[in-house]
Amino acid sequence: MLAALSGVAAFAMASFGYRPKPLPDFKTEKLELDSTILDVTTIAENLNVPWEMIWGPDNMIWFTDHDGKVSKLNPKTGHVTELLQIKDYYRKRLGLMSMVLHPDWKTHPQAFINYTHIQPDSVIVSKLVRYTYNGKVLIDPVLLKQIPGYLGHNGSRLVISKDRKLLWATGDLKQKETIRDPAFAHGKVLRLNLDGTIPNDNPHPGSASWAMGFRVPQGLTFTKNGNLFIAEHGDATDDEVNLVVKNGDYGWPYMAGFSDLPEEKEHAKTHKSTFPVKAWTPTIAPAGMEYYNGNISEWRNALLLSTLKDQSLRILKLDADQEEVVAEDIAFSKQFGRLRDVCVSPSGDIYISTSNRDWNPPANFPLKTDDRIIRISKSGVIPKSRRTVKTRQETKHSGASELYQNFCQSCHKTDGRGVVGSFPSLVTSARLSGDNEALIAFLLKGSQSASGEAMPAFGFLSDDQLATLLSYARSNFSTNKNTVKPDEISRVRANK
Ligand SMILES: [Ca+2]
Ligand SMILES: [Ca+2]
Repeated sequence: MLAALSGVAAFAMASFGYRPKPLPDFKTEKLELDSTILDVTTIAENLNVPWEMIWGPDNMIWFTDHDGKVSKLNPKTGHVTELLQIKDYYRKRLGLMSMVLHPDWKTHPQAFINYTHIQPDSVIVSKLVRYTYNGKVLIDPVLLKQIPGYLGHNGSRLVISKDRKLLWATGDLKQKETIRDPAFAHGKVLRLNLDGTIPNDNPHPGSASWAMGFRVPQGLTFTKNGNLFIAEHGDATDDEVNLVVKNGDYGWPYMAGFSDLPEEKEHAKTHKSTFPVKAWTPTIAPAGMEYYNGNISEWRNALLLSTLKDQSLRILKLDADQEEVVAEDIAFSKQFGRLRDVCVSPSGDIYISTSNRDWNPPANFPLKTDDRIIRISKSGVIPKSRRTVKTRQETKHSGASELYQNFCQSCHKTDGRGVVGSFPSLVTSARLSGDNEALIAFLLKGSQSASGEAMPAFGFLSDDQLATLLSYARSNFSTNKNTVKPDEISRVRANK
């Protein structure tokens, strides 16, 4: 139930009394939902991948970025103040900058920050450090916990529960073998006391592990009734949103999404997995997530999920018990580029941040003014006589270019040239121009490389889809223009 943006740039018309007029240089566009009119306003630009945004106790937006910086943004003026530059922060590919503020701010003005660090012996670690706010800047770092890290696949996201426990979503570090072991911190939701010690009522004594079996979670949020939801990146299939329960096993690496493949069904015979409340194939690359119950009526009681690959804000409407996703809307599709995080103010305004200056920019981005923080706020109501139910146009995923777009483009890019150091170019690929059988076998099985990103296994696609994809890639990017036939795929599959 979503409208297209009006596309008309105009200055904000503040028709609600609670928010002062923005400065004249804030450009505002209108978006109409079924009955609500929204103002969509860029309030900060020229940022570098804001990773985490939090509505602070001082009514400022506290945010971290890809440079290891913590700042705060005055949402009324757009003014940004730097609070901290983390000195021992390390990023080669993907930054890691989650933050949460102490809920008892008056007595404990503290920020908990998770970031990566490289040791003198070149080992990458992931640190949880508590800083104190002295009214101007963040000082006195105290290391609460240190766990293994990696170039990517670190996760992460931090939240604090009502009972004052720190929940920390960690990525799998590409270490699949030990994800199920509570002695290891990766691929988990960890639960800690606010001093970094392990609570007595964790499911495995002496372990921070609260739930396990996650791949790369970057979204973690409590709903109004205290349910905890996590959003994570799948591999070639099945990005997921899950409801996190104590000692839950969420399946990775044996289960992606639901139990539908033969090896997953086999695994399910001996292991109890918890299945997602929502899964996406083709993948959308979900990042930050926040529960919404504000004044935008169409989006009340929903999880707001920012996505990178899909470049959209997903509105996942929940049931009354806040346990299931009952409907999904998509907003701002491809409009602002990759979206990394979302934050909600007490008055019901929503803030989203772009991630177009990260390691994997989409076509046509970054813009000169990227990255940005954008406010979405209710500015009025459509008169009853003028209301229409707006429906989103469904995109078809059957043609060759759609298949490429859904399964290949986010890595190998529109022009097939990939990203140097991360994703190989198809234009210069000896594999793509080489022998059909070897090429098909590679596509079916995927590969794990020590450096760079792994090639996922695409065996879940049909013979027709794979033949269409390979023929498309050859015809667009390779010197070898020979098509690949579905029966060739079928033969290689049978010989596997
Ligand atoms: Ca799962
Ligand atoms: Ca599955």
